[in-house]
This record gives sequence, structure tokens and C-alpha cells, in this order.
Amino acid sequence: GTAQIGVTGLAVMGRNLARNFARNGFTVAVHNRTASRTDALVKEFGDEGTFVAAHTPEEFVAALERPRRLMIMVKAGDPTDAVIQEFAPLLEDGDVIIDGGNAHFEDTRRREKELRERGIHFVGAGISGGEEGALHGPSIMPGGSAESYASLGPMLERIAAKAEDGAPCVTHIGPDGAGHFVKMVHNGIEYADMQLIAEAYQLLRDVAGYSPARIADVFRSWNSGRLDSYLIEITAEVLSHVDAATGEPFVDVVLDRAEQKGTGRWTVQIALDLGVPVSGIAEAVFARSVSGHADLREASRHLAGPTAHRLGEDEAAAFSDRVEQALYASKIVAYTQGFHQISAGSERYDWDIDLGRVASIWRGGCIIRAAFLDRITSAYEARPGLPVLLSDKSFAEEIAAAQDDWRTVIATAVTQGVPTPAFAATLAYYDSLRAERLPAALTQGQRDYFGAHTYHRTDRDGTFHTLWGGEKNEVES
Ligand code: NBP
Repeated sequence: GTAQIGVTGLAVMGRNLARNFARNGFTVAVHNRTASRTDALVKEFGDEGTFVAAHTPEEFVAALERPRRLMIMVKAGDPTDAVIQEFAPLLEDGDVIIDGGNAHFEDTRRREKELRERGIHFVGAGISGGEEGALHGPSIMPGGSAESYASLGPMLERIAAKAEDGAPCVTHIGPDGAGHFVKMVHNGIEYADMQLIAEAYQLLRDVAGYSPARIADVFRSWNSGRLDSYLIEITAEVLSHVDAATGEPFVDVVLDRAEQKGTGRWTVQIALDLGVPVSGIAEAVFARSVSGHADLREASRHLAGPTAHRLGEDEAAAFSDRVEQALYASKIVAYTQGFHQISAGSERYDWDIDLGRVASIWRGGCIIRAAFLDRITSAYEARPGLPVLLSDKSFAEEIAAAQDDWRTVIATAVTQGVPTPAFAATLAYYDSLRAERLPAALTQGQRDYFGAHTYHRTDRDGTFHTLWGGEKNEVES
């Protein structure tokens, strides 16, 4: 075979990745269960590079140079297993299967182990950037063996997005499921970023009394500062869009029920398993869930709320500046939580993930790409063992400067009855970490009272229990 890479699964993502490889000078074997898609790709885009159309798994495998590199871009879940079962028997020692779908990292760990035992490298690669990213340069998060990255990495570096300094947005994340784990947390952070932006929008709408077009201008101005990011940029685009059919702001004619595909939910489920508090991300997932409960919302419309107080023009402008501070502070906390989860996953599964590198490959191609990520890289470079991102000196200083506005904005939201679950949860997390003492001591006392669950003391070592039913004497257990 002559093809340096093969792509099987030619729906939007697979087709665009295959074209991206071909446009970068690689010979690409293409295959799809339904052969008409394969022929359509070659017919439509054949002049973009060198494609080898394969109509059977055997033809596909024969088209690849050795060691073979075969990328699977089919629907995540059972279809991925079916395709692996179909191709693995045709492969030989040292060949590499890459799964670029949105697999759950536990599935990736299982598949990697099974294939490793058969002498085949399995690379679970998180790919972010949607169909545009797949074509013009995604952010790629490959897991798997270091050996497989040595053969595959240079090709991925060619097709990946390039950050502003020219660095490709791909790095070897770590063994087995590390890549898909990091992609999962990326999506969790994406949910939080989007929810925080949505809450900022709602406050500008309800408290400042701004129109969607005016709020679009506010986001545009924020986009030229420290919040500069893809999500802020597209927020301005969406808010300034006017519905052609009605002449109303687009955002006012869209049904307010947010949908999800599941990676945000996975982030929170896994965070619970790992014992990592990702409250900002969790609130973002729950906010989508609340929005989807049309029945509950319908039944609750009559419930009492506070009297709304619209701000005057000058007050509104000042408030808008405060919302920017709140958004930035909450964003730092959401990223702090996401990076804590990556660090906890890395420890649990022995992945040795470089957190600064992760931030640096998110600078281009992916949905959460932002100028801000450079700062996270610098924070981890300055102190690789940084226990919590917001304790980095420069982030801590920015939060210190933002915190009065942050608190005022959330207090205003509460008094005006505007729901801001992600703003509030991230501030509560910040205050919890800062606290000299937490009421967890009382919780421990209650647990010891009703369940003899024991407690530790601040003044000496050991495990203690108080005999609550009698003289309340303390015993060491
Ligand atoms: P889809 O997720 O819609 O999957 C469609 C592809 O899967 C088609 O090529 C289809 O073949 C193939 N397929 C299915 Br379904 N069952 C199969 C089976 N049993 N055997 C062989 N092939 C099978 O495609 P997509 O939206 O391009 O996404 C591909 C992957 O990339 C997914 O895992 C997705 O989660 C991930 N992803 C998507 C995005 C995005 O923005 N869409 C972004 C990042 C990652 P057929 O043509 O014969 O039906």
C-alpha cells in the first residue's frame, strides 16, 4: 500500500479530516460502510490531494503503507467496537488504530488494552473544533503509547490548528484513555464557559435593560480585552443576528431549551467518582437540564419573585463593566476546577499529564480557544506542581481586583431574581477554598452523633468518637 493514513467513517468529521490530510500532502485511503459516501468524497474533492478509494475492509487495509495508520471516525459507542472488530483481524503487529470519535475514556482504556494484547497500538484521540476544525485544523488530544505517537505525531502536527506562535495544537497527552479524558474535560469547561456567558447576557438584558444588539456590542468590546475568545466572538455574532422571518432578534425566536450530547454530563459523573468538586461545570450541565424541563417551568410560572429594578443609563454602563469582572473571575474558577479534574484523573490512572501543555494545545482549533489559555500555560510552567490554578500569583491578583464587582453582580442577580447558578457556584467555591474554617466540622459532629462515624481533632492525632447518648465522654477508637 502507498497511503500514509486511512480514514474509515466518512460523515462530516471523517470526510473533513481525510481532506485535511490530503491537502497537507498525505496519500489518504478512504473507506465508509456505505460505499456511496466514499465515491462521493473522491468525486467532489479528489482534486484536493491524493485519495485511494477502498470499497471493502480488505481493500482499505491493503491500501495502507506499513506500519498502517487507520483512523476510525464513526459514531461513538457500539459502532466503534463493531469497526474495530472488523478491522483488527486484518492488521499486523505494530499497526496503529486511531479512534477520533467522542469515546468515553473508559471505553478507550478497554479497547487499548485488548488491542495491545494483540500487538496493535490503539490511539484514543479527542478531536475538537467541529466540522470546520476538522477541515482547517482541529485541536487534537491523542492518548496511547509513546511509540504510536512517534509514528503518528508528525502527521497530526501537520493537520492540527496552529496557535498564534505557530505551535501545532496537538501533543501526546498520555497512555490509553488520557486523550479522551482530556477531551471530556475540555467539553465540561466548554459547558461552563457557555453558561457563564449566558448568565452575563441575561443580567445585561434583565438588569441593565440592554437589547440583544446592544449586548452584542458589549461582547465585542470584551472580545478585545482579556476575555478574547472564540466563544465570546460567536456570542456577539449570535446576539446581533436578526431573524429573517419575523424581524425579531434571533435569540428571541429560538426555543429556550438547551440540548446536550453527553460529554458535559460525563465530566460531572467522573468528577463525582474522582471526588473532584467541579461545581461550576456541574451547574452548567444542570442549567441545560432545568431549561429542558418544560413541564416544571410551566407549573412554576406563577411563583413569587422580587420586584425588578431596571438600572438607569449610567448605572447600566457601570453594571456592564462589573459583569465583565464577574465573568472573568468565574471563568478562572471554572478552569481551575477543570484542570483539577485533569490532574486528579492523571494521578488516578498514572497518565503523567502535563497541564501546561494541555492549556497550550487548546489555544487554537477547539471551541474554548482563548488568549487566556497562554496564561494557564505560564502558570503551570512557572510552578509545575501548582496545587490549584487560582492560587497562581497573577490569577490570584486578578481575582482580588475583580472580587468586589463579582460579589456585587451576584448579589444583584439574587435580589433581582435572575438565576446565575454558575456565577454563584464558582464564587462559593472560591470562598470555600479561602475559608479558614469550614462548617464541615459540624457535619463531622452530626455524623458522629447519628452514626458513630468518628472524627479527627485539630489538636492531636487519632480517631475519636463521643458517646452522645450518655455523659458525652470522648473515646479514642
Ligand atoms: P456520526 O457520529 O454521525 O457517524 C456517522 C458515521 O458512522 C457514518 O460514516 C456511518 O456509516 C458510520 N457508522 C455507523 Br453510524 N455505524 C456503523 C457501523 N456499525 N459500522 C461502520 N460504520 C458505522 O459522524 P460524525 O458527526 O462525522 O462524527 C464522527 C465521530 O466524531 C463521532 O464519534 C462524533 O462524536 C465525533 N465528533 C463529532 C464532532 C462534530 O462536530 N460532529 C466533533 C468532534 C467529534 P454509514 O455512512 O454507512 O451510515
